Amino acid sequence: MIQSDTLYKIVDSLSDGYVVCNLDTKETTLAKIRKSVVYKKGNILIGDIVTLDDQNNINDVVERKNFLLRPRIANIDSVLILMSVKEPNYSTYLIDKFLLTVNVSNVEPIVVFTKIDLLTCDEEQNFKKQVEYYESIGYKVFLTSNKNEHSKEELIKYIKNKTICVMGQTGVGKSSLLNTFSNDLNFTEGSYDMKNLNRGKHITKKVIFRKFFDGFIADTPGFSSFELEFDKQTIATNFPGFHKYLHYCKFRDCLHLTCDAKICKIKDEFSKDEIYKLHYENYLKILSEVKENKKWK
Ligand SMILES: Nc1nc2c(ncn2[C@@H]2O[C@H](COP(=O)(O)OP(=O)(O)O)[C@@H](O)[C@H]2O)c(=O)[nH]1
Ligand SMILES: [Mg+2]
Ligand SMILES: [Zn+2]
Repeated sequence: MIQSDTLYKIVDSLSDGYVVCNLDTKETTLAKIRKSVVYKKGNILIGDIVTLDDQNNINDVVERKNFLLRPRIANIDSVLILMSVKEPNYSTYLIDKFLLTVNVSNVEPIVVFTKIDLLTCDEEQNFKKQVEYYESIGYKVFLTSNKNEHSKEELIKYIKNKTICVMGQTGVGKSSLLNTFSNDLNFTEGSYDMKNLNRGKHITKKVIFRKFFDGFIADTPGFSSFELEFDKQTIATNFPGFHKYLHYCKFRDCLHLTCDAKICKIKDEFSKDEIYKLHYENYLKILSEVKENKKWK
């Protein structure tokens, strides 16, 4: 029986249930799961909004406004796509792939380059061109460094009171960035050290939300290689930077592979300079990965 219509957000998973946060009072309690709800709704995700019965069993799951499969999380406003400039080196291929998956889920992506203290002056020039590129195609980009507290002020201003999660490879600084936002967050930090990573030492292992201003912020485990869950057409429509040219392509199912500018505007636009060409190469690479995926013929 539903005790009341009080809504709770799933913020953490434990071996015997979930930690849920009352959305009115912001107090957290422990909730158990009734098998019937799991079978009816599919697996519960961190971020799901639920109701509880009088025994604190999860009674019902409110329809999700969105969700991501990697990290597995529901009902978010924005995703911080974290990419360190070094250790590990930044990869535009990975940023494009992350942006693509977030675009498909209909969530606002925000690009955050971390560890900018590690860039040398020479490297800065090339790096700046990438920042300008991502801004020019419409994304918010922030540059942060643990060595400079002010570098995070604008980002905090932009995300506070929203429900946010981070996305990015292990070691890029997800946990440490979140911890610098507030002393209360207390997410587990690791190190950029492959030997330690292999042993699984100090690595964020699960998705977990904490309260942050009037919103929530989630730390997540890192990942770098992942199989795309969607078909070529979805990639052709949602690839970062393509959106504003799509309606110029002659055919709605254009995969942007032809050099004929009368037929495909995107292939034409993305040939204009080295940066654009590089991102078009990323597109081709991501498209070719799907070809090998047997699920999509
Ligand atoms: N030089 C530098 N190192 C950083 C910065 N941010 C994080 N690190 C280091 O990167 C390593 C990985 O950090 P962590 O937050 O655990 O990464 P996560 O796996 O993405 O959560 C740690 O050794 C951090 O001290 C930064 O801005 N500059
Ligand atoms: Mg971490
Ligand atoms: Zn096209």
